[in-house]
Amino acid sequence: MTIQQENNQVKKNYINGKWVPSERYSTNINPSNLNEVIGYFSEANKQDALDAIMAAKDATAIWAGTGIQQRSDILDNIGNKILSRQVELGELLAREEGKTRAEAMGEVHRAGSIFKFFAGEVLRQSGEAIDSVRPGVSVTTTRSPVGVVGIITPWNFPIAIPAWKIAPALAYGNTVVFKPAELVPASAHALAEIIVEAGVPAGVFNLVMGEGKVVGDILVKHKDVKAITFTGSVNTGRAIAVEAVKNMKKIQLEMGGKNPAIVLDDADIDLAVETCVQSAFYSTGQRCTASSRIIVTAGIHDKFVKAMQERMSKITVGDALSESTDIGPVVDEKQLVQNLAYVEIGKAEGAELVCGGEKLTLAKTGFYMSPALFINTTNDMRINQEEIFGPIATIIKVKDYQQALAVANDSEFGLSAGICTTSLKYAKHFQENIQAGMTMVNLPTAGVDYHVPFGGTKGSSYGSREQGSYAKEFYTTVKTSYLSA
Ligand code: UN1
Repeated sequence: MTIQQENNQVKKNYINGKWVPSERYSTNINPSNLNEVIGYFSEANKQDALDAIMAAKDATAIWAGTGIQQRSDILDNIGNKILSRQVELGELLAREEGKTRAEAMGEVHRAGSIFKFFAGEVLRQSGEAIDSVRPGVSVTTTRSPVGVVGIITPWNFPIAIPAWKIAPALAYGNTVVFKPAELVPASAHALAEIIVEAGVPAGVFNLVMGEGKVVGDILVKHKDVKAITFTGSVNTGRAIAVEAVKNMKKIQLEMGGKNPAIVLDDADIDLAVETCVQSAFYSTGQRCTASSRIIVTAGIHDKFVKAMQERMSKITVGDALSESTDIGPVVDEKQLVQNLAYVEIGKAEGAELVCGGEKLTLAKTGFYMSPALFINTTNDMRINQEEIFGPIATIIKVKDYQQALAVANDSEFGLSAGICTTSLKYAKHFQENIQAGMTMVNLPTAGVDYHVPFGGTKGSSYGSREQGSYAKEFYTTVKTSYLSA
């Protein structure tokens, strides 16, 4: 590109109330069609990140002092603007990330709804009055904003995850420096435009697109960033935790999953197949809530495997925007290579691949692969222990519910877990004994509501819950005030 073209086309970062260009930019490619460029996006340097942090720090007083009516109106306005642009934003998201049009539309709707939910939460902030043990003394609790929040988001939900971090951060009076994943800057930029148009004061919200090792690193290490909320890989999450604690930052980490879906002998088989196909393969398996270990009891196992294979033969992999597509491409080449490597690992471990697992060559050049199903697997195999993050599921045959539960719990992760059963007894026992932050009975492990808490146990999550009114635990600090009058 010429300098002139760059100035016209490159989407800029938003720092301290201004759209700021940078010397470097990244090229955003459509994974469904590698010949299509979605756009060029500024890559922030170290100074841009520092400017954004400084602006956010200076704006904390302005935002905390903005009345709750105005704050609520701004968030509601953001929500309405997202909803009114659902089709356009959904198509943009599908083009840059590769999930289907329907999935992308759903995600945009979710993002709009989240802002509207938190517009309401602004008005519901309250403290407590508690009797003191000392006569004549009163005690009240109130919540204050934490300050500057660094928001680091993954590529698999390019608008919903930013929404569920930015909306509560702003609702509870914090200022924001937002670093989206390098692979999906277009949705982040569109969201930033909406936030700016809705009238958020300068410095309160800053968009800093760029590399993790530049922007993310500064956010995590800078003493003026008081909290980091992150969704992404386990390794990055662990590294963030170690650094952030040096400055006593608050951290909220949402990381991997190896979510089990149990199918018991008494399950409605059609429902079980649909539930497993949906949560293992839709969104190309690129959800931390995807079911990747399907644990099936012996009495239904053979029938279930056959039904899964039949159902999977009807899945169409293709261009994210094509109406006939059920599953879009993998997000990029690196992920595709990794997925295919896991298929080989599974075979080498002795698992039997009964369908899919191949790179597909379609009319348009993209990162396509067929959804894969392994049978005859054991829980100790790498394909059952490591998060793959692709359209690859395994079946583990067990003798009964007790063994299914033990296998399900034998994982370093504990995000979401499902069971398909018609037995109330097993469903209840499962809800109580599965080691997971979210449990699903006769429902996919992926696809959660936007107004209730989200998060896991064990290696999946660290820190307090995201979403719903529980989000306030992370985005506020409690102050306990004693008064003797
Ligand atoms: C969902 O399943 O609806 O990164 C949401 C992820 C999760 C979000 C899943 N944090 O996949």
